[in-house]
Amino acid sequence: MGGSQRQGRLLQDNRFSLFELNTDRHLESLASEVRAGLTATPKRIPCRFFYDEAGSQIFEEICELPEYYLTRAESAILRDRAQDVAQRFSLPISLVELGSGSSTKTRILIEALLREYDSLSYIPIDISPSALEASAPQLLDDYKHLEIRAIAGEYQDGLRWIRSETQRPKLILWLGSSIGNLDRPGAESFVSNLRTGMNLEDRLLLGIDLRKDREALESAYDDSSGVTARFNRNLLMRINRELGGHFDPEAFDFQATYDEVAGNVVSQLRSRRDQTVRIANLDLDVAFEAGEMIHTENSFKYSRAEIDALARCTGFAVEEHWLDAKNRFSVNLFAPIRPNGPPRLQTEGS
Ligand code: AVI
Repeated sequence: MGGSQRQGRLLQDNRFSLFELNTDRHLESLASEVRAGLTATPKRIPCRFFYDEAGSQIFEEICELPEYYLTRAESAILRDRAQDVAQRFSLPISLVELGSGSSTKTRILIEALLREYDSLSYIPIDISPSALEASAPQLLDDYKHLEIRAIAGEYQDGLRWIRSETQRPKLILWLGSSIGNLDRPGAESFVSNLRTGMNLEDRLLLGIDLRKDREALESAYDDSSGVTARFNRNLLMRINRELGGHFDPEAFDFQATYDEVAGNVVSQLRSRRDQTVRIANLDLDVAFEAGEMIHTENSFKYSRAEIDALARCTGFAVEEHWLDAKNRFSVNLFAPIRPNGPPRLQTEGS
């Protein structure tokens, strides 16, 4: 991988390496997205900006909330099925994770894989090098036969890089229903792109939240203790901290509404009054009418039929579709199939 190697920065010791891929997309900044989003109609701030240090901590709190069943349900499925997943490969594999992940869930798989194989290469891909560096020491300390080859960059660039770097079969984890934060065409093109970086013996383990009743979803995304509201208002505080914004976060209400037809929980901040907010570093004054919304996040939910359709149109078969005890969440093992191209030419002897 001469090309990207020259662009990257490598930090290495015995069992840990961190490779930073520099890509143009990497450089897309909070400033340009906030300018574009707050001058658009309707207004929006992309949900990836939730995760600064404060936001990542609030997200950890969300995962512990009684109403936010997703993390617990997914962990329960992984505990039940990790051994089964680990036994499907006949060689030592590389465990690739998109997002550096909650270490609890990753550990369930690492432990199952280390019971099957003498060694394991764990390759987390995350946009944040500091998140990757922070999580590594404890894992290395706890698992002596683990090596970590972390990649800081966009998922697709990371996967392309891995494809040329490792001969081992890969188990790719994309957990937490992160797929739900993409709209349906976006999810389809993301998963198709993943497929292009995979060989037939690789597997994709995909955590996907399921469609369900409005009440359960709206309370999961607008909890009674106000943690998710704080998570959303942190976006405004982040703009204040990093872009010289003058938002009063309390001048915005939070709401999460389930659109049953689309299967989407829409999160928004609603201006309580007419107000104009100055963002000094952008030299921008943003006018809000009372009741005007800022869209902050989509969380799409899937039916079994929608999961099957996603697999079919992205070049996968659903090898397993596992549910938790209350049928709220699914963990899906996607196996690559040959692309449905035109029939291959039959030549003599083939
Ligand atoms: C990270 N992502 C899958 C979460 C979700 O469920 O959409 C983020 C989240 N937003 C509010 N609560 C949790």
